[in-house]
Amino acid sequence: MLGFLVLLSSLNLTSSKVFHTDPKKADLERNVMDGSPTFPFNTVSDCINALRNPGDECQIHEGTYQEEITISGLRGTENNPIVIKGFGEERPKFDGTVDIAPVDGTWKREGPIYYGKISHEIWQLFFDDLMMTNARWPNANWSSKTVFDGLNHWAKTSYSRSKDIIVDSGGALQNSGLDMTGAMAVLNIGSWNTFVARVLEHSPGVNNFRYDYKNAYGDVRNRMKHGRYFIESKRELLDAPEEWFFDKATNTLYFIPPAGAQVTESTKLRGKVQTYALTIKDSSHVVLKNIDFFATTVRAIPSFNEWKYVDNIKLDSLNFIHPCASKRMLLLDEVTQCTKVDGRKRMGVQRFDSGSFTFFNNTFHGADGIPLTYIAAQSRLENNLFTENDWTSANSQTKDGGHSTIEARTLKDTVIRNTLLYNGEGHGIRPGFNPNVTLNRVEGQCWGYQQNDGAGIHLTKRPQENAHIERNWVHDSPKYGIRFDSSPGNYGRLGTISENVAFRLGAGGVQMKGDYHKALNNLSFDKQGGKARPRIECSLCVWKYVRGSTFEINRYSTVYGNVADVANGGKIWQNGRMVHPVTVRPMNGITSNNVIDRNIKSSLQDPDNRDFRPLNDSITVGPYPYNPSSKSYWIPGRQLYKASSPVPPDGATLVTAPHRDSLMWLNGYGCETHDVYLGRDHDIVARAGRSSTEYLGRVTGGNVMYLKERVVVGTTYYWRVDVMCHGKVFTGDVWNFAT
Ligand SMILES: *[C@@H]1O[C@H](CO)[C@@H](O)[C@H](O)[C@H]1NC(C)=O
Ligand SMILES: *[C@@H]1O[C@H](CO)[C@@H](O)[C@H](O)[C@H]1NC(C)=O
Ligand SMILES: *[C@@H]1O[C@H](CO)[C@@H](O)[C@H](O)[C@H]1NC(C)=O
Ligand SMILES: *[C@@H]1O[C@H](CO)[C@@H](O)[C@H](O)[C@H]1NC(C)=O
Ligand SMILES: CC(=O)N[C@H]1CO[C@H](CO)[C@@H](O)[C@@H]1O
Repeated sequence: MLGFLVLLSSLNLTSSKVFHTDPKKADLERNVMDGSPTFPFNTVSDCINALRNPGDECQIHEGTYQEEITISGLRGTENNPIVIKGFGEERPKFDGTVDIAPVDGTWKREGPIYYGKISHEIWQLFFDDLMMTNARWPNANWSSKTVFDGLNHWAKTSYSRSKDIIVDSGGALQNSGLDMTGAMAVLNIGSWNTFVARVLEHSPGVNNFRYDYKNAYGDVRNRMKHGRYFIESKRELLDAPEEWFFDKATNTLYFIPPAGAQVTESTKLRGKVQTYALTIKDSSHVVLKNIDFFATTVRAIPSFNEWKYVDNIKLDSLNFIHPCASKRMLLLDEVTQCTKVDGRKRMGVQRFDSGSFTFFNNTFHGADGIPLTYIAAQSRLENNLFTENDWTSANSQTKDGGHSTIEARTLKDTVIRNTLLYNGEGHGIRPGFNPNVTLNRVEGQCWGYQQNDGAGIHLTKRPQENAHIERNWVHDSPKYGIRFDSSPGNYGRLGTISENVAFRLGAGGVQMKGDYHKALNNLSFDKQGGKARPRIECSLCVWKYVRGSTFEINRYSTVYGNVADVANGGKIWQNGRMVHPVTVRPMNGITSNNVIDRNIKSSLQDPDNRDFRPLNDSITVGPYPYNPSSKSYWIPGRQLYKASSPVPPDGATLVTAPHRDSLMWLNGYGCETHDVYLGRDHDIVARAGRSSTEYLGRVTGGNVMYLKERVVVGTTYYWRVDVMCHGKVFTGDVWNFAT
């Protein structure tokens, strides 16, 4: 019996096969493709269809693929998943766009505007790989990233008597002289909710418009005082370089080339025609690896009516560039469909009790919507990078609890070492239940204030229970850093926020509502732009009451070992009004050993340059214990194959020379040995080897190189850290800082 079992399992092993797709080598003439290295398939679809058994692999060779594939019925096992990947180190690309050319052969021209009939219905346009911006008012564009700038490139709403009328707060709409009728409006009129709606009625010179109000928005009237909006996707709004418009009634494309660009024979115009290149259904233990997606993406979804589900899907080292775009140009108000993995077995928002998914080392850039949504019993999001996603926040059609760059609905959520940079949504990470959010870096969340409310790491009531929010850096955003939120009478409990650094944040640093929480050893300071935090605000906010509420919170919360410039228990209210002059109460809860000092930065090595270590042992708490010979300094965020995240940061110009006793960096992924070079000449440092005088030495098992000689004031230094790993050397970038 035992022998039989052994035989079976070894059979299983030998029966797994590798298939290849390589259009460059595929022999279409003789049609002898079997997926072998000699006779590879021409399409990815054939390769995937060949997959049968656990351990089978489809290896896709370099090339651009424009297929739309439904993957179904793949069943790997935990030890032998079915793998769809780039061949060797190659990175095949799925492309959701097609070449766009005028049906007539040449574009017509009227002033700066090119136009002509085309043969596809498209909802996103690229001009030589630059994403063009939907014709809009007020103007903004992708290349300058002003599309994210809600303060300066969106219009402002004013109080309105009627739910379906937007009134401009100044005279901007009136003065534009434009007729907005029929255009699409993006409306941040629900504080943390933004909606898309068609403009139904407007006349030039009038300062308000009527929009397609769906009853579903709820009572948004009160929020309109603080609202923002912009209007787009109408021919009349096409008036600036980089803008485009597609008239779906006549299939005519209009565009103004980017500033300085010419339309020539070699100009590549590409239009988006696809939402998903890969749809995975009814499959388990499947890995997608080393594949690029341009203007298209992947989803794994259930088919409730067929009782078919997905489980154990892993997305590994996939790059998503502009993975999704809204269809506002086609005058549709629906929420953008983007990368999504949904393990539910039953329909319903709260039914996230099945599916286990891993997202490892992926990048998401330039999504026009939420770049990643997952619904699962268990999830692990590790070492991913999210940059410049979502410039509308229009992620719901009804009033709801709000959204985030990473949308997680899971019973056990693990979010480790991700980096989020300059994404537009009000919230960055909103983890699922029982979350472990450790070593993430969230920078510039909602930096242009395109939406009201928000926080870099935000937890509503249920996720707070048993939450561990640990060792994250959240910084340079107008929003809160880390927030336990919820509404009066409906508070969360039992969450822990420990050893985080929250700095240069507009609304506040770390804020806890609820009770029985712990805030331990956090460091928090400064407003945006490095301005000092006023006393009546807070970098560490442990409120006793939420505004005028009389329900006490945080009575049993523990607040220990935190370091902050300003910490308090919230502004004092009386009879439903804030008391004037504004006064604050002390932090609520069981507080001890906190160091609260408006001048706290002067006790730290160089906090403006990401060195948060205390200067001496006068501070014994906080996220970085004083230890002048520590070999390691924790730095959060995604790890690359090479060294990254230098401290002081690359290009820093005001490094405090007397405190610069060492150089620090984030190690290469999985690597422990690093060689460090330092000098005063860029090229010499770039070329330096281990016998050069620039060589400072080798650091093993840590990430701190102490300097034998102190740096000199008024000097620019160049440095480099090479990674020695897996028998290879990964040469580092040359970084610099000036003292
Ligand atoms: C759009 O981008 C160009 C660069 O191509 C820039 O010069 C221009 O100021 C931008 N326009 C707006 C409104 O941001
Ligand atoms: C992560 O992905 C990048 C490609 O985007 C690759 O160069 C790197 O080796 C991957 N890292 C790991 C740990 O797999
Ligand atoms: C959070 O996850 C990390 C990485 O898996 C692990 O090392 C750590 O122990 C976890 N923390 C908690 C509180 O579970
Ligand atoms: C420790 O640093 C503080 C500044 O934070 C300074 O005032 C104090 O004198 C220092 N103490 C020692 C023992 O050096
Ligand atoms: C110096 C110091 O207080 N370090 C503490 C940092 O926070 C962790 C967890 O909250 C503690 O275990 C350390 O003792």
